[in-house]
Amino acid sequence: MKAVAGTWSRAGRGRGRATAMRPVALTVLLLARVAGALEPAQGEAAFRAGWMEARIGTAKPAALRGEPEYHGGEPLYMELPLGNGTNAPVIGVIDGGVGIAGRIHGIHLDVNGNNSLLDDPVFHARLERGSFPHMDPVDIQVSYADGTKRLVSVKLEFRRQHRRDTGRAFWSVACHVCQHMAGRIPLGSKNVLVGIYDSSGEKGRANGCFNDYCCDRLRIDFNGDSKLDRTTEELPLSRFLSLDGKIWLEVHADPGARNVRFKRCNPSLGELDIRCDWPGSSTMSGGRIELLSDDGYGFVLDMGHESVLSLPESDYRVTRAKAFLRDEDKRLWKCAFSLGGPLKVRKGGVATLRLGGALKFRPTVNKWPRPGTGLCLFPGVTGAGGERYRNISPAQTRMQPHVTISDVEGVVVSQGPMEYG
Ligand SMILES: [Ca+2]
Ligand SMILES: [Ca+2]
Ligand SMILES: [Ca+2]
Repeated sequence: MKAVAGTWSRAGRGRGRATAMRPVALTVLLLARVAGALEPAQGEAAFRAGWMEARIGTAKPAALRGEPEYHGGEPLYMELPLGNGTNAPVIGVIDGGVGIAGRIHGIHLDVNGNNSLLDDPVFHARLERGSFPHMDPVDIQVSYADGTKRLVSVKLEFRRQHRRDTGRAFWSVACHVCQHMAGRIPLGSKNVLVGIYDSSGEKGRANGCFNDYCCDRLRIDFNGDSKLDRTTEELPLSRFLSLDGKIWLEVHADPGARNVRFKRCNPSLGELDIRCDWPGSSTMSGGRIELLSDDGYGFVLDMGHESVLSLPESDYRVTRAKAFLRDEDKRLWKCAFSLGGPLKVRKGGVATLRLGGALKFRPTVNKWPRPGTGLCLFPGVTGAGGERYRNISPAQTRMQPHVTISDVEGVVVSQGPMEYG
């Protein structure tokens, strides 16, 4: 089966078949370059991938010019990794953070971005049953290297933890950008809703900037319902993008997403041939795989048994892949895996990727045993392409892994549920 190339199309569909994004793709044909400004928008649900850790410590940040009076003894300074301009990182203080009791008297945040804490409100953390102390979202002025600024809604969560070795208490602060940038970008006769979500990925953490290729996420309202769906309309923010595998666009965004441009381009393309050979009589019933490259190219594709995809020339890794299989009893299984090794796609060439096959199980010792403790094993399951499986389990169920140890003659020595931990 020669399948649709590109970023969004289902791998199992033929070139000539209709796709949800075709109306958009046709209008792109008419244009060489389109641009639009995105504005902060409240998501329907918190975007969990946008969590980041703040840097904290007792050393006063050099950029901090004015400080209020503190009531909880030595202040604990925070630096929130938001933006890349004059007030980045955004400075804050936990008043009382270093105290033995760890009681927070107040939280100071440079919300107006002038590197002084003398003119900002004092915030308080709320403690609710079963959760860490946290602050309601607060609007913070975030600055960018191009001189622009954004008022971005941010939520903080304070975690008081203890070091295993010394038992000493310490704080960690998780910072969460609650908003994404959204707006309509003219594509031919249509204004298409587009959103960019500040996110963490293997190339870096969320940072309050909305232009990080392969890290931040892009959503396009393919079905025109004015909503940005997480499961069907999201892909990594990629330097190159194709909606139909034929027309390619170069995506440019400034860090505050005030000027997002889609420009027609002709990247050097090669092909990636993906085949899946699952054990036994299992059949593929869907799946999704993400390909990322160090050149800033990121693609999502739906998996079929066999497909050939056109991709810009680069070295790719498989990230966040999952496949759904149906066994001979029609039960649905989910396999989650990744592949770190590069898939070299070269201009005019064909790179191949074979997934599945006879899976190999190779336990490695994670922690050497001490008297009175068990041996802690890390179960490594790999497939024909070298892909590493994090999880293979019946879909939509929680399965307790079970282990059986038998001798060379097949006599069971021991068996029982496998314990996590
Ligand atoms: Ca201030
Ligand atoms: Ca970002
Ligand atoms: Ca939609």
